[in-house]
Amino acid sequence: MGRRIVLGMLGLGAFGVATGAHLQKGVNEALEPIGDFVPVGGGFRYYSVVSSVRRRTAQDYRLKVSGRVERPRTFTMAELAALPQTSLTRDFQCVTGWRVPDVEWGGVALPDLLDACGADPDAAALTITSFDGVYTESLTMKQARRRDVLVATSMYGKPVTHDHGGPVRLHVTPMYAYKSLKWLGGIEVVDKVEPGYWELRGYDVDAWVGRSNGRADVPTA
Ligand SMILES: Nc1nc2c(c(=O)[nH]1)N[C@H]1C(S)=C(S)[C@@H](COP(=O)(O)O)O[C@H]1N2
Ligand SMILES: [Mo]
Repeated sequence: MGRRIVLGMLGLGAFGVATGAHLQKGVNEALEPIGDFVPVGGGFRYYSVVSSVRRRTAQDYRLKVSGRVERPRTFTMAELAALPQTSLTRDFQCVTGWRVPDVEWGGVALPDLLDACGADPDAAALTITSFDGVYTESLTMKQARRRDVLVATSMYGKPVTHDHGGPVRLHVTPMYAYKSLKWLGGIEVVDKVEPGYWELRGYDVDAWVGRSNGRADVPTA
């Protein structure tokens, strides 16, 4: 079945509604052959480059902060909740074009977390790792000190679900969503930018929404 036909069927009212999830999956597989894809409500797509990610509960969750910090620390959920809390509402934009308007996120602004550990302000960058064991991301120290970069523990006022990278994910509001690493496991303060998973596959390390990004010759992220 051609892509045009599938897209056409998506517009077919009740039929489209009844089978929408299935067809949407077909469309997405045709367009975006990465990892898992499970459509979820509200216009979000659920992305993971790892087919099955082990669940972590709020009880067994840990976030490790290491590298060029005065106080290397491992945070529990309770310890994250004890830090100053920040919330913000922003659009969530994947570089492939889908966008979810006005998503409400809550958690710890990354500069507050870095201050809690005494991160060296002269260090160049952060290397951020997922407990999925594969996905990584990077931020320059300057980007990491923005107050609209969140270590997010809530989404729409509820705990971040497993599918959306909970219990804790990154949310880099001014950048394309591939910077917003799911299942956050570690943050290391380092001397140089280590390009992340999609960046090693061709995407811009600086992923500001609205600037030229997303190229036809690289995989979709
Ligand atoms: N660990 C991990 N984080 C990830 C990804 C991923 O595959 N693995 N995909 C990224 C991409 S390309 C997007 S668009 C968003 C999707 O977030 P969502 O699954 O909550 O919609 O997560 C980003 N963070
Ligand atoms: Mo994405």
